[in-house]
Amino acid sequence: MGRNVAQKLIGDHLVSGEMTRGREIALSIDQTLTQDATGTMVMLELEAMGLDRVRTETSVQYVDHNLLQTDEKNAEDHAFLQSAAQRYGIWFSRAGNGVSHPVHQGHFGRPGLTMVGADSHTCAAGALGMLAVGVGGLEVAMAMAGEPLYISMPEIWGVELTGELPPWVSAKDVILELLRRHGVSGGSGRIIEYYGDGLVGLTAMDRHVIANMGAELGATTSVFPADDAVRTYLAERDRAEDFTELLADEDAAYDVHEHIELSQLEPLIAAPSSPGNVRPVREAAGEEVFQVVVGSSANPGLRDFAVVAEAVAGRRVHERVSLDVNPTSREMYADLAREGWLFDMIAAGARVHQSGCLGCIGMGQAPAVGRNSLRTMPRNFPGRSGTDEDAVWLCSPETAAAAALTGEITDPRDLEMAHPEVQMPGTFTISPDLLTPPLPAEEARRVELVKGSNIRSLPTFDPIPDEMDLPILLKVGDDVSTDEIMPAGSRVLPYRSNIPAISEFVFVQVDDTYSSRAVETDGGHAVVGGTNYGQGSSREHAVVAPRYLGLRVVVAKSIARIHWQNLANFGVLALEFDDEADYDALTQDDVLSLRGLHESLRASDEVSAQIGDREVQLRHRLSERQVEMVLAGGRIAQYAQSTAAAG
Ligand code: MIC
Repeated sequence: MGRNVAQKLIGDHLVSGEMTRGREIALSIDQTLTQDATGTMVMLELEAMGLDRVRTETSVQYVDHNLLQTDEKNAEDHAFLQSAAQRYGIWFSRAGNGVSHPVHQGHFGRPGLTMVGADSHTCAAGALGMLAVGVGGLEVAMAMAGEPLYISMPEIWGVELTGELPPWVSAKDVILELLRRHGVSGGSGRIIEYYGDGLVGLTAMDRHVIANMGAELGATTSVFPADDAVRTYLAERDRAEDFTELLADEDAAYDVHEHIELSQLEPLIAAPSSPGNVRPVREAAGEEVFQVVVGSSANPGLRDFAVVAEAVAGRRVHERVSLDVNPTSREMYADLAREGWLFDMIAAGARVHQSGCLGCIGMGQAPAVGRNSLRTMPRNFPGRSGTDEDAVWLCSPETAAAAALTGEITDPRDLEMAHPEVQMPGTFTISPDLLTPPLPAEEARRVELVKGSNIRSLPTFDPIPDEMDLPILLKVGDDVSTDEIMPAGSRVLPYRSNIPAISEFVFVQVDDTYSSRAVETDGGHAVVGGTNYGQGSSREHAVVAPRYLGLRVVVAKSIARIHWQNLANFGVLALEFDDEADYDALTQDDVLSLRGLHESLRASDEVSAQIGDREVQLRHRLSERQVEMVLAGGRIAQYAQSTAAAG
């Protein structure tokens, strides 16, 4: 039987395990990606592990998330990251170069390779035929140390695309359609592989848009074949030699099937406050709009900005609307300027910002309370924009442009103009010299890490006791995202390299007494969640900071992939209810008691607990290897033990 693209990528990198659904497999990793908001932790982890030099083919540190320099902290983080990149043999992409995912694709992405990234949208690299998985920082640090990535073998979900997108409908609507059909956990335990004759009309950047938001479906990653569109993309970037064709075999099969006829799609929009809340734009038409933001890793292509520029050219942005433009990268910013598209947007009334993630994670551009903000971004979890009672909608650049002009949610097909036919320039701005290559090993060893006063080494965590009586300090509902556990935004992001300081913000949107109650509770505590607990970002802070406050156990109906792995990596026990009725029965402040824990974790996947006055059956999903890691207090503790034992 032939193999699909995902199976080829996995098969070519399989270090151990069998490609049987649900079994743990280990994959060798060629590249890593870190960004500033997660990267400081990764660099601190490399320091804690005592690594001398990365062992990957290519590792790149980007600076794109936190660019607001309201005091010394941010500039000090950047200096720390640059020194760590020099020390450990990592490429460095300076502030202003732009959002990691498209910049990485442009300079380093290559068909057939594997990558892990400390950012959930790392899956965007699947656009070039890579197997790229968003994971927690420690997973990335381990890959840098030459360790394989351990994952549970996913199902391969074949999504056949046929036909051609109609005018005013673009790549974003394709992924919104999948979110409309399946919601925010529909891709869980799956790799989404796109195939079919509809691929012909989708450029590598269109595919990037679709692959990126596989994260919102909860998928392990997204994969496209490396075909002529990828060949063209690399050739346009003077990297023709980096192309290798990677196609599914003719008789390849998929575990799950889906079909999207592109010509049947219409403009779609995700309503507040979940990427899974998708409906046709026409159903929301007429809602007043106050802000429109274009940019981010979810619509990063030059085309995505050009289409907005052409739609607003010679017109005026509605007086009620702030049209914010966040160019994705410095190179693309230059192209927008050279082609006159920047002029079109500025003259129409747009506000143009520096290149980076900005409002996508609430670093500025926070909207007014309850006032609709339309964004071409990937996420609209409650409060992520920086405003607690926000009303953020996610849409395509076409739908964004229409709202910018009319001041209300508008189906772009109702605009009285022809769909802009964007002509791409013959050449693109390409500036590899703005990326700093790794230092030679001898020179690197002489580099001292530059640590400003806000940069604290990682706290160390002790092993899990065999018996615990843990008060449940918080019980939350379904689909709680990491944005609610450890908020993004300009108040919090500056403390990403300072766990004691950032821990004061844990769960503040949900219950602002959590962190003080946790500090007052001796002997640890537990948190209880609903389904898809911890969906969204890869940020380890959503585990390390509560662990620092004494979190020992999370019990939920189900736990999202990256967050689950982060819990295990830092020695927090993640358990799931056997019977969801037990979730309903328990109350916050009940005590969760565990006895003979070590033995039962090693013996089977069943764990019995006493919660309040009930005997409750729980399950864990840890492999034998992971049980030992959790018992040791997490992966760093275990790595330190094993390297000490090896002498
Ligand atoms: C996000 O989109 O939520 C982020 C910000 O990029 C995160 C990483 C982070 O929290 O720093 C992600 O997606 O992993």
